[in-house]
Parts: sequence; structure tokens; C-alpha cells
Amino acid sequence: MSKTIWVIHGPNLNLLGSREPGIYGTATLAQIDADLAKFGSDQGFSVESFQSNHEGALIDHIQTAPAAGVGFIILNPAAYTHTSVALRDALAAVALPFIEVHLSNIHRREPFRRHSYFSDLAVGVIAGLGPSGYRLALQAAIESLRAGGPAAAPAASTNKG
Ligand code: CA2
Repeated sequence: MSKTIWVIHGPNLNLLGSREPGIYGTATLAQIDADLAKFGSDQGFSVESFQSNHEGALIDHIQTAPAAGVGFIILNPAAYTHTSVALRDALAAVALPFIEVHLSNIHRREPFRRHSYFSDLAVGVIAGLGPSGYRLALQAAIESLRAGGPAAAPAASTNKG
């Protein structure tokens, strides 16, 4: 059983805690990542976080996940949620299970945030619960790995929408 879980944050999430606290809360990304690392290590898992403002860097990172022995990914694609077929293709290519997390409830914001290029590939989606969403996703990932893991994410979507 893999004991390595990756947390991947998309663009601008490095600004957490410094701007727009009404939408994204007051916790910094470093605080969120430290909480996840501790929560994981208390349960015997290595939780490694990565953030980038660059689509290609996120894709390069995801492509290395299988060789790094990663068993599960927790992903907040940030604005790439709504734009990036390339990032979606990277997730599909590595065929690792992942949970999509959003701090805000993307369904009660602007209409352009309601569509995600990731949700139909994800094992699950959490939105609107702030940093707790990451923690809940991590708990679910740990339980899934302990149970033998879910079916890997499908290599290609049948969703025509
Ligand atoms: O709610 C989420 O987690 C989002 O993925 C955050 C993205 C947004 O584009 C998605 O629609 C929903 C934006 C992340 C920007 O983060 C900031 C944090 C602090 C200050 C400014 C931006």
C-alpha cells in the first residue's frame, strides 16, 4: 500500500491569508500544508505539498507522481479548474485517484466557475468548506488507501458535456 499522498495547489493559492479573506479565509498555504503533513504523519502517511502558478510546472509535477510512489492526489487546480484541458489530461494519464478540493463553493459564485475540467475524473469533490476541505479529503484518501484504494481514475472521460 502506498503511504505517499500528494497535495497540489494551483495558481495564486500562494496568496492565501494575505488577500480576499472573505472568500478564501485567513489561513496561509503554509499553515494548511503543515496541518495536512501532521495529520498524515500521525496516521503513518507522508503528505507532500506542491504549489505553482505555472500550468506546465503543475503538469511536470503530476507526471512524476507514479515514479514517486504516490497513491493518491489531493488537487485544488484553482483557476485552472475552469480552463485547463492540459492539466486534466495529465491527471488522466497518470491514472492516480484524486480528490478535487476548492476552498470556496464554486457553485455559488460566478457562472464561469461552475464548470470543472476535473470533477468527472475525480474520486470526489469538496467545495466551500475552506481549509477543512483539504483535511476531509486527506482523511478520505487515507481511508481509501487503507481499504485497498478505489478504482484508478478513468483514463478517458465519457462525459460529452
Ligand atoms: O475556491 C477555490 O479553492 C478556487 O479553486 C480558488 C481559485 C478560483 O479561481 C477557483 O474558481 C476556486 C482562486 C485561487 C486564488 O487564491 C487567492 C487567494 C488569496 C488571495 C487571492 C487569490
